[in-house]
Amino acid sequence: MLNEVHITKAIIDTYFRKLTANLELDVAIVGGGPSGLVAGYYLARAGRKVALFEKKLSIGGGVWAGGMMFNEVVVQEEGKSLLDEFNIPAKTFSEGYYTVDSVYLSSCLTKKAMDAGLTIFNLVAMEDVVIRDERVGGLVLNWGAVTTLGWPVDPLVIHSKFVIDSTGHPANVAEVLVRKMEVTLDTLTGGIVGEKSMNAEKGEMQTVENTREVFPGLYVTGMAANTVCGGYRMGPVFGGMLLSGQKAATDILQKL
Ligand code: 48F
Repeated sequence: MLNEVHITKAIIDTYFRKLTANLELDVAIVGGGPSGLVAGYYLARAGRKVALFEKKLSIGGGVWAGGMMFNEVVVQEEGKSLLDEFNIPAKTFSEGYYTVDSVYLSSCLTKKAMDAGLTIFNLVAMEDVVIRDERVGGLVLNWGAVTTLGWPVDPLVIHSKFVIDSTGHPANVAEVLVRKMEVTLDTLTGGIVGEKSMNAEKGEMQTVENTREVFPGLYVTGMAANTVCGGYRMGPVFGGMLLSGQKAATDILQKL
């Protein structure tokens, strides 16, 4: 006989055990798009304590919608090795152009990253960073719905050795840091340079080049890297996003 209160207790107890186990991290990732998920996979696979915070209900960020809601994405030759690493079969459209169903891609990235040990908290948003020893040293968190509604609800806090801003076009973590702390970033202007218009070839290369530690403790990946460091947008081609997550993880693993 199923007991409703027992079901409730199972959820509450398990969730709070998971949350308590993730209050002090090696790496906190903000944003569950492709670059954040790939970074999380490589960090977790290396045995690091890493959690990802995604403000929305679903994980996958911009992958889900493919191009203009046609739910297929393109991965170019440079990103094919990442599809192989994640056991994601792709269709060859023409030489060097592979297509993947976007729902399948989101799901595979999420599954593989979680199987490797990444913990994901969806519906949780970063609203601020923690500054410790003049570094970014953690996240100020609140429910995604609370931040969307703008309700005056005090947040809770986690500590981490590194934070990765994988929030896509808005570069939300870097934006908050610059706005509130007036810090100088390691970019051409010392601030957020801003995203350029479309150039898929350049944008894809820049996504990887721009993936770096822009302030002590803060890495930027994916579209956030191009917003912060000034790179072109590229639309629904995803090799650069996957490679960016891999690069951030590889760099951080050397520093940890
Ligand atoms: O935008 P998104 O998919 O990030 P990405 O890894 O990939 C970009 C591509 O999807 C696409 C593109 C490729 O051509 O340009 O846009 O750079 O995912 C970013 C995720 O971050 C979440 C947001 O809901 C999305 O799922 N996010 C944004 N701000 C916050 C956040 C926040 N403050 N707290 C938590 N999650």
